[in-house]
Amino acid sequence: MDFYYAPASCSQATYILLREAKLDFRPHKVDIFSHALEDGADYTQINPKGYVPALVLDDGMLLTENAAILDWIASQSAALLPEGKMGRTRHLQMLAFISTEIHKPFIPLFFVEDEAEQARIRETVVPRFGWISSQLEGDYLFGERFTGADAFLYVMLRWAAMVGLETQDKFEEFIEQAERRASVKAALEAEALEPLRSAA
Ligand SMILES: N[C@@H](CCC(=O)N[C@@H](CS)C(=O)NCC(=O)O)C(=O)O
Repeated sequence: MDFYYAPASCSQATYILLREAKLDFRPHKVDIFSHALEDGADYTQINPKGYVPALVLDDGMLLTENAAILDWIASQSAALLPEGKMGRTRHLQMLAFISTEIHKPFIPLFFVEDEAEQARIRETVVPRFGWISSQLEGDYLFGERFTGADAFLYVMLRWAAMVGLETQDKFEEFIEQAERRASVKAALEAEALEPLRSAA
């Protein structure tokens, strides 16, 4: 399959999860501002939405939207979903929360210059990180299993560090655990990024 990504963007969660699921993929870097691929081709010809992540599956199907992509990858390997009858639904619930309540409102923090607007966004997003921190059960969001929601949360915590957003202490252990994983190390190496914690 083909995987379309941009370094340090939300697509990093897909990269991590593809590695966790041990799926083969061809990565393609996208310039999300010009919507061009590295060879100059127009990315919107592949994904008319213009954004990343996107997968083109082996049968040619285009798959977009973080929540759908992370759900699909996790469903390829039972070990990447929370246990139990409601495991997939609980995972989807968490993906939807991260996607709509953290990821989307967070994006303007990278661009908005107005201080009052910056403060407003920070005040919106910080308690949402707070709620997620209250859901940590052991190493990760659903106990010892690392899921698609954990990959997405890790990327959002990287974003928080990038803009100096103070997040809850409970995430310290989560970040350290995540950065010990081969999948996270591989994603950071592929995107030429440093881990958040030097001990990783
Ligand atoms: N609704 C999409 C949004 C994805 C998204 O916002 N991707 C950003 C990178 S984090 C992007 O590619 N932005 C460029 C653009 O919107 O053209 C999803 O949840 O997957």
